Parts: sequence; C-alpha cells; structure tokens
Amino acid sequence: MTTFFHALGGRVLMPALLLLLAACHSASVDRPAAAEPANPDATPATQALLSNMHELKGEGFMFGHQDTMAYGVQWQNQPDQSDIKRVTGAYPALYGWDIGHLERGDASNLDSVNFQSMRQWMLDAFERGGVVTVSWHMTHPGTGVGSWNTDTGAESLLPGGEDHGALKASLDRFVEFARSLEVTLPDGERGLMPLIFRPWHEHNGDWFWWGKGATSEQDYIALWQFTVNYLTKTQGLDNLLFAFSPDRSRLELSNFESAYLYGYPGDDYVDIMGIDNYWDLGHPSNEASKKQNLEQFVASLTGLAKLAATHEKLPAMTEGGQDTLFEADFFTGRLLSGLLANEWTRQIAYVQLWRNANREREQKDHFYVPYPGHPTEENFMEFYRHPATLFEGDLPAMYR
Ligand code: BMA
Repeated sequence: MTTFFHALGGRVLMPALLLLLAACHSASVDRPAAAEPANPDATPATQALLSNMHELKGEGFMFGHQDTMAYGVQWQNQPDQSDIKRVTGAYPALYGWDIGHLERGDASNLDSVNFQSMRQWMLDAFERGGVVTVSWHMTHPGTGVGSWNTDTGAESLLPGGEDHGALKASLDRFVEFARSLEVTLPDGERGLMPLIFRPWHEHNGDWFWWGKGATSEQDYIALWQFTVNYLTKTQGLDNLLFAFSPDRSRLELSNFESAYLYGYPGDDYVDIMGIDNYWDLGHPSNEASKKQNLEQFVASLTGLAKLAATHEKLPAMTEGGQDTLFEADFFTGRLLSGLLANEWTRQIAYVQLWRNANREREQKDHFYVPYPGHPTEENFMEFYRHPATLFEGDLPAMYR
C-alpha cells in the first residue's frame, strides 16, 4: 500500500484513499476492527479483553462451557473438575455462569450452583488466563415469578414504572457480586476482573418475560439501555463488556439483518453481537435434513459475522450445542465444519456450549460436551486438537 501510495503522489491521493478505505471498511473481513468498548470508561483490562478477542478473529475461536467447574454428568462437589478437563486434560478458554436467583438473595443459583463457589471459580479462571461470561435467568423483580413466566413483561420495571425500584434492587445484587471480583490486574494494580455480561438473552423468542409477546420491542430496548447505563454510569462498574444474544430458531435467514436487529439497543450499548444456536445443530423440533442444518448454520454465522463487521462488534456464538450429543461426529461434522466454512464464519470469536447436568441430581440426560466414556469422546479430542479451537492454554494474555 505504501509503495503504491508514494508512487502515485501521496498528497493528492490521500483523501481519495481514505475515502476508499472508509467505503471498504464495512465489508472487509481482513481489517482488524477498532474495538472501542460500548462503555467509554471501561477499564484498561476490559478494553484489552475486547481488543484481544477481536485479534483472535480469523485465527481461532475460544471454546466455552456453561457451569463447567461446578458439576458434570457423573460428578458433583469435586475440586478442580470439569467434563472438558476430564476428557481432554485442558480447561476451556471461556467459562459461562448464570446468576439467576442472585436477585432473590439465594445462596445458590437456579441450577444449585453456590454463589460463593461460583465467585471463586471465576477468580481462578482469571488467574489462569481464562475468560468469564455471565448470563441471568432473572425472576421478574416485580412479580417474583421465574424467567420463563410470560404473564407480565418488562413495562413496570422501566423508569417511572411501579417496579422500577425492584429492578434496581435486583441489579444491585449483581453490582455487589461483581465488586467482589477483585484481582491483581496485569498493571500490578488491584481492580475488578473483566466480565462478558449477557443479560436479557433470547429476547426474540417468546419464552422469557423480557421476550417477544410479554415485552414490546420498545420496552426491551429501554430495559437494555437502562441496565447498561445503571451498571456503568450510576454504579460505576467499568469491568463489563455487553453481549446481545437473540435465538437462532426465531431468526429468519432470508431476512437476517432486520430479524437480528429486533430489539437491538444500539451500538453504544453492545460490544458483542451473539447468537444462541441450538436450532441448526440437530434440534429435535427442526425438521430440516442434516445437510440443510449445516447450510443454515453456516448462513446464520455468516450473516452474524457480516453484520458484526458493519457495526464494529465482536461476533460470537454465545450459547448452543446439541443436547445429549446423539451424533458421534457432532464436533467435527457439524460444529467445526460450520465454524470453518468460510472467511466470515472464521470471524466468530467464541463458541459456548451449554451445561452438563449432573445425572444423579437432576435425574435426566441433559449435556452438551462429552464425559469420559461417552461415544463422542474421540470426536471431541479431534476437535480439541484442531488449531482453530482455543482452550485456556492456547490463549495469549487476554487482559493486557
Ligand atoms: C436451560 C436448562 C435448564 C436450566 C436453565 C438455566 O437451558 O439447562 O435446565 O435451568 O438453562 O441454566
């Protein structure tokens, strides 16, 4: 570029070149994104996490697992365990935790994970160089009913609404929790560990009280914007990156952009454009063939990555997988094939699979990664060994 530029006379061409670069900007897959965090006051470590995740794009994706340290299919209450670790010997790069029931002041979350233990697992992950993401199946602060109850929406929680104080009280529980996550940062100072915060997920579905039907699009946007402003500006939490995550089952591919942007609170309120995808990975209610599934998986990731590039956001598969892993080649045949399909799908910065419920405690099979002895174990090892799959030990320093 420099040679070409000088050869043609820099002065005259400079403005034209800049214009050209600006025009290419939105569609280019090669250009590293600027990675300005939504919160302009984000701490240096939080900004570094965002930039470093942007840097990973095209190189590989961080592999994550929900609740991984808390329990697995065949074990619970054991130190330093994870089904990922039991199978591969490695820790995942990304750790997902849900703080549902923190708002009730409970000692444990909705899946019986003790909050003090969760806190320690988050700190341990940071110490090892891993990344933590938090979701929230929040009970309705006004009515106290669970997140899956859709009788009452978010309207009363908004500023001026009768339950607005209750929403703030719920958010304050998280503020207190996040403030307890104090670590020594790369600059040697004590401060809060960065978190990827993913509230109000799958809002384009009709199953949560903040979702379609119970809550209008306008109220959803107001809820999101209030949440971000309250946590950052009012409470001064500057260690958060914000992830938006509609559900793929309700995203029409032929109309991807406008479907995806339903409820989008705006670029000033989002760092990560996510997608929760169970639908294209062998969901029992999806009647498409496996081949069509794969095509649609690729189309959804491609659409997401292109849109995220336009908005200068990080594209990620924030949640998903195949419940009970009934296909022996799931990890390479479906997940990896989709993620490596083209230059856009290779921009996906992380993929997080959902939890491995403890069989004895929950009396059911509900799991997304293999455990020792499961038929997908070998296939998962192949996935693990692939250079594009990043586990904790593969990560560069993410916070500097
Ligand atoms: C769902 C299931 C539930 C769980 C909830 C919150 O997808 O795994 O069993 O309670 O997530 O983690």
